[in-house]
Amino acid sequence: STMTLFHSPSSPFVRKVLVLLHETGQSERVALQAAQLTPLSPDAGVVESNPAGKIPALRLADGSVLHDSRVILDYLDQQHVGAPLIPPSGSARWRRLTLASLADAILDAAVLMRYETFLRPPEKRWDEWLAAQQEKIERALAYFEQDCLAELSSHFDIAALSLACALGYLDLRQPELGWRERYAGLAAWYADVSQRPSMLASMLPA
Ligand code: GSH
Repeated sequence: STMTLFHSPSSPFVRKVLVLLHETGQSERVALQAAQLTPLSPDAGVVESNPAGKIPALRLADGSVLHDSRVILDYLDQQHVGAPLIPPSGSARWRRLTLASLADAILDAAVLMRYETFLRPPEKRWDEWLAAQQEKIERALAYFEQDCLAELSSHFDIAALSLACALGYLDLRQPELGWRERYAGLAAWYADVSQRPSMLASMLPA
């Protein structure tokens, strides 16, 4: 392979990259480099490549590095000849990227909540802040359910794969959330897309 992806099996942002690689037939082009990190214990190799200390980061053949996941997906989507997963122009481009951004916002909130509960000492925990992050997730899910089901079903692209990875992460970190009970449309959609080979090949650890 010509590219190296800093990788952790439980990172939903890394999973987005893996799903796009699979969907576009490029998985063999990228070698995975394991990175174990939290904001408090950064990975030296990652920090060297990405001062923000976050994954995914993608090292190209010429040694240059791309991050974050949005930039990496944009780059990789321009490296194959099949139908693009990011519309190249027009109103579809901005709409699909905005939906992908909202899916990433679910992930940002869920990852912050994970750090707040898993890393922060219990006596320093801030419940109102946790609740506020949960509200972001809830509002985004409600929006996807009420306004976006037809759009999501039309094409497994940047918007759909980003939301699929977000829902998969909620199942991993917030199994008690019970989002399927409140968002039946999303549940049916996710039951379908989670069976795609790209999603099955990149499943988060249980
Ligand atoms: N906006 C970034 C992206 O889209 O790639 C978010 C990436 C991110 O938050 N990655 C997490 C991370 O590297 C792992 S899931 N955390 C380490 C840290 O925040 O220091």
